[in-house]
Amino acid sequence: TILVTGALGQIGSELTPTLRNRYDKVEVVASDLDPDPGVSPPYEPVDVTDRSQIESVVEEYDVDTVFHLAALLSAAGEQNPGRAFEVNVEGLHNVLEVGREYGLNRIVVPSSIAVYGPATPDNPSERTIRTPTTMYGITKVLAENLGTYYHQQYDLDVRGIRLPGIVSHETRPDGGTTDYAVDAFYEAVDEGEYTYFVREDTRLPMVYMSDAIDALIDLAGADESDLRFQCEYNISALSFTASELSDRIEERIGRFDARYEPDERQSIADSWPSTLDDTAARTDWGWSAEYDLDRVVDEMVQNLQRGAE
Ligand code: VAH
Repeated sequence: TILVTGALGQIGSELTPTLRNRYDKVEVVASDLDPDPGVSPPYEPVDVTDRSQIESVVEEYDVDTVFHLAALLSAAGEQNPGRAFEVNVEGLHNVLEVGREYGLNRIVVPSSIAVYGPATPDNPSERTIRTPTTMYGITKVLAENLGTYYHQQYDLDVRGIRLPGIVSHETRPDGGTTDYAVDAFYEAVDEGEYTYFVREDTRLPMVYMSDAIDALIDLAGADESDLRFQCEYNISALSFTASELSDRIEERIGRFDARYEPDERQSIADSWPSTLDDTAARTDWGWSAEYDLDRVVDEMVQNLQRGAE
């Protein structure tokens, strides 16, 4: 059985149905903080900062695999660093300890380009210096190191991918610095205008949600003998500036008034690299992106216009 924590979030809300479709013989238990969100069962409320709640779901459903997505993202983490530490570090430690005690087969934990920082040269690879300047980035460096430690010390198979910003249309991201790349589509379709919270020349690596989900599932299923790394694979698919995105959206929907009013998230965006070297993921477990920017713009606008009808 697979347990997904953070199953109501931007990634979790799409990963859960994808896992259920992909592995129709395997039970996939969704979990998050909400006691009764009205999503398709099985669903169990789990606060990952309470280890006993994880243990009881693992026991009740005989879980052998965890996709651990419960976390505070970069901007939210800067607003509440203590909570980010509790959820992102103590919550992960709880999941790893349960994995060790119950002998789970696989634990998948997303990392992030946020592990890099201002001292990082552009187009970094897995072994490039990590100098995060956000609590979120610090928790993700620790997550990578802790996952690798549990693999070495306890033979617990923990794997992770350094995700770039994710563009998606099912569940809006909450508290990420890359949220502008999602919000721009929603606001463009609904209002024909959007005020970005970053400068127009801000360029960050991005990936479309379905590519990110396929990457997480592909890494989870890869032969351990093929992997040079455990928790720190880079993947990237797109790299565009806010103004390039606005131009593509305007081409697709006609009138689109984009304005740029950077706020405190600009310094976070500026601390991250604008491109990633993802050669290792391509070589070790066959990562490749299906979606280029044209396809992303098409699919996002189509789905949001359909939703707006
Ligand atoms: C964030 N979307 O903005 C997340 C992600 C690299 C960005 O970690 O915090």
